[in-house]
Amino acid sequence: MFCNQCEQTAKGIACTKIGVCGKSDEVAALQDLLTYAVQGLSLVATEGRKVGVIDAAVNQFTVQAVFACLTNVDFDPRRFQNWLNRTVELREALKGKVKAAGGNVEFTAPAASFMPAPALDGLVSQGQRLDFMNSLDTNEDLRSLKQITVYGLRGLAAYADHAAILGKEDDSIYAYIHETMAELTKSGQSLEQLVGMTLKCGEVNLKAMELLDAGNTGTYGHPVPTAVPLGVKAGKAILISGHDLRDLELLLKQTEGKGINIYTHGEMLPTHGYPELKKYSHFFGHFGTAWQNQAKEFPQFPGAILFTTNCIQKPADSYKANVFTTGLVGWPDLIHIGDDKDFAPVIKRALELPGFAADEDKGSVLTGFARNTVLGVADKVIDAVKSKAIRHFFLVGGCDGAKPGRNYYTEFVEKVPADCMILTLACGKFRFFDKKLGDIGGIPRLLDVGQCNDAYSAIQIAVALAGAFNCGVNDLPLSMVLSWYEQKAVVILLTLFSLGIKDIRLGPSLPAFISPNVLNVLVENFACKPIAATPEEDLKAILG
Ligand code: SF4
Ligand code: SF3
Repeated sequence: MFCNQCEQTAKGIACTKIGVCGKSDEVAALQDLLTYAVQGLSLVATEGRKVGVIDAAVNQFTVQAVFACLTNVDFDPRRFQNWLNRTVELREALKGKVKAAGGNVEFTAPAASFMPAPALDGLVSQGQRLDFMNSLDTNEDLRSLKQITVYGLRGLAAYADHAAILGKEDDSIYAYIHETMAELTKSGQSLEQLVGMTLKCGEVNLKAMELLDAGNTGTYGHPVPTAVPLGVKAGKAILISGHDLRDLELLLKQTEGKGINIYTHGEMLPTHGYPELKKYSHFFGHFGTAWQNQAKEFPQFPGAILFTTNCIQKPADSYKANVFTTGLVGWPDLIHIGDDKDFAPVIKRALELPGFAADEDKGSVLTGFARNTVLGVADKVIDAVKSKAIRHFFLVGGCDGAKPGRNYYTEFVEKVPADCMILTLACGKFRFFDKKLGDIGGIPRLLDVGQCNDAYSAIQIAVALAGAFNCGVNDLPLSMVLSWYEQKAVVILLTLFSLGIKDIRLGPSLPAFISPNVLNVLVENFACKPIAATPEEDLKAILG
């Protein structure tokens, strides 16, 4: 296997025997093969668009298949076998439609005529023979840009899928994914062309994130500031993890009146701020911290656990029987709740388990500071900046991860001077989310904008502040100190680059798939830099 797509990749180079994430050699090969098969489907879909053939099932399938290859989503070989067979079924059916419409269905790229082996071991051999990530280009820099694009596409597909679940779609996003997947079957592009292709991925992702924002706020209302209990309530319990608000809503509906309290974990924390979710009286609080602490925290939870897409860790045998998956998430041996979203097995398990014996108060944290809330107090914020009550804003956002070195972010937040505000989003916040940082003129100093899925909201806040100060985002007293872990973060970074945002500090380490020359391009154009060895150094460089 060869996988270098996430921050915890082995030795900072690549996982070659087994994934640090727990991904097997077998699943890595199947993911490579699926990516290759989707390239074939994309070639046909791109030809189809030229003759007016747009297939909704192909579009939705594409984003799901691409998303399934994101880090910590699906570890189940059987599910990949189904994805592969379905890709080829859809491709052949689409060829028929394209041909009937007068389009071209003759392709030189072998991906367009790939036939999956009948059994799993044959598929694994097919995937292994591809050496997909290394075969993208023989030139190190061009290969690096193509890898960034493949990973960016995985992040983009994730956001497009989250949006589609809430009924928000745009064919330009599907068209871009198909065109780019098809383009990646070719060689001979110039460095400039591939830089353009990479940045375009970020630009298209802004659209996907805007759709997701519209889906979330249109369905569940704009988040409002909400105190989320960190303690527990006596009684039966279900914990929900991942990112999917629709799954949470359906779980809340199906558990109403059953005497079960619902707790969030990881990236589900900000869902407590949505009016149409917080209205459920049994939607109680938040248990634990970030995705990477599942193995430590889940054994302490005396109820059922539901994983929605995405960010799953291998559950240990001690609590495996309590864990269920849904959406794109899969792990062999776990019960998967299918598209009917009937959570009865989860509810049954929660009722069998003891639940919490007694109430325990562990205080609370605030969430719900998405764009509507923050911009609702924009006048106050602007006045505070003008009167110098607020000196600087920091966006300390991004993912958490398992490797050491991420204490930088905790210390950074602790050391930010008291006249500065901190906006945060995504799961990196669990390094500091419960710190009591006080307020400036009644506005809390630490504002949780939401999930990584809400990066659009943070961008809108920055754009609106720039508008109010009549300057560009780069001229605001705002610095971005980001942490990355997987491909959702990669595509958000590409989006920030596509918006021309400069001086981003990135850590805890730089991606293994960025070659030295490509890094130079990013440094020259965007002044993007790694975080310094200590937060003090970065704070001094930023604040003087
Ligand atoms: Fe390794 Fe990350 Fe790939 Fe898992 S996703 S195999 S940890 S690089
Ligand atoms: Fe990323 Fe898995 Fe934390 Fe949603 S998606 S932020 S790691």
